[in-house]
Amino acid sequence: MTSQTRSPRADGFSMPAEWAPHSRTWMVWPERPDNWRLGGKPAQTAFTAVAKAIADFEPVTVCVSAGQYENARARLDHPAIRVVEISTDDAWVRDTGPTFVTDGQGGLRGIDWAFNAWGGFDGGLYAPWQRDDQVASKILEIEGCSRYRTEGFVLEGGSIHVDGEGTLITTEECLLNRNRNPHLDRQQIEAVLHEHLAVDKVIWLPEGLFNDETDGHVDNFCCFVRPGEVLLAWTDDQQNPNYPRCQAALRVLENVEDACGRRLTVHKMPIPGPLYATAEECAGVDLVSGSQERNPSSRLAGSYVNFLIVNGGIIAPKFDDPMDLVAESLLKRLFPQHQVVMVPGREILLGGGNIHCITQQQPAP
Ligand code: KQY
Repeated sequence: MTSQTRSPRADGFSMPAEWAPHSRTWMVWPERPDNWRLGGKPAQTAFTAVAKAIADFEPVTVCVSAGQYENARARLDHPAIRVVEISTDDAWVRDTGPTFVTDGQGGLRGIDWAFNAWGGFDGGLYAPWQRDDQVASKILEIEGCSRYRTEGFVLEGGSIHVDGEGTLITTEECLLNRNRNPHLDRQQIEAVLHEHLAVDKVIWLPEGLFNDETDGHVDNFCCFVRPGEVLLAWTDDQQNPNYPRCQAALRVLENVEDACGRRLTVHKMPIPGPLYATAEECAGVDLVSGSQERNPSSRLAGSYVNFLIVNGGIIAPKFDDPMDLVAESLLKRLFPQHQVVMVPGREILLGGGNIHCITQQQPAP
């Protein structure tokens, strides 16, 4: 595998929008017992449903440990699903996998961001995280892509969204958090994003969703649906802890121009719930010091914004909640050229994220 020493931008590469054509989507098989209840069995069922839903639109590769290889291979019985053996610490390939960049001339490379399990020893979710930090490099080696490693610069793929036309959206809560890159200020972080993703404008939302384990990843809160249009998780309920977060984000979005000088159209996606884990669900998670504690009184950061765009489809979570139908019909209206497929998302949410967090698209070069 070649390691690149310049930047993607200097080499003519940029990050495409998620709606640009994909050659495949990557996932990682869940099994970590201090994150997934009952040794990951219910999560494996949920991940299998997501993988098969995506595989109806495009190829999927699922990374699996040696110990789970046979089980995963048997369960992922779909002709468009490939299973490869990779060691990982957990199953969040949006954050541990590469961010792919293309050059419009058939070139495909990957950015291998430094990963510290969402905050290292200052609020991170588990330790050690070395195998997860190696996931991007291993995926790029399998695909024969050269790699840009950002040694010393921590970033997770779930903390950014791009429109493919020079604009990136993120949150201050995450990217300016002292547990990611405390040696860099806002301008220096923007400079890294400009150089690596070839974006010209960074839109900073103050915070992400309340109680999100990632320090407010934008992919659980707000995304582009096309250039000039965003979808924002929303509540009108002033008692909802997300109310001030939604208001603050809307103020930013209504008063900003994107890289092309456009004002943004903001669509509002209702937040489900309130959703909580049951005592029984929490009891199924192994107690390990240093890992994320599970508590039935903690509100879950459920969001319909945490969906994946695939070739011709939208794969979105549903929660057995009255808002499921509202979310589905809004997604159908926003993506009239796509088939909207709603897949059970509760088990993934219990682990701390959702469909976008457990998937990583590989753009067609
Ligand atoms: O949502 C994500 N992108 C990752 C969440 C990690 C949660 C681990 N418990």
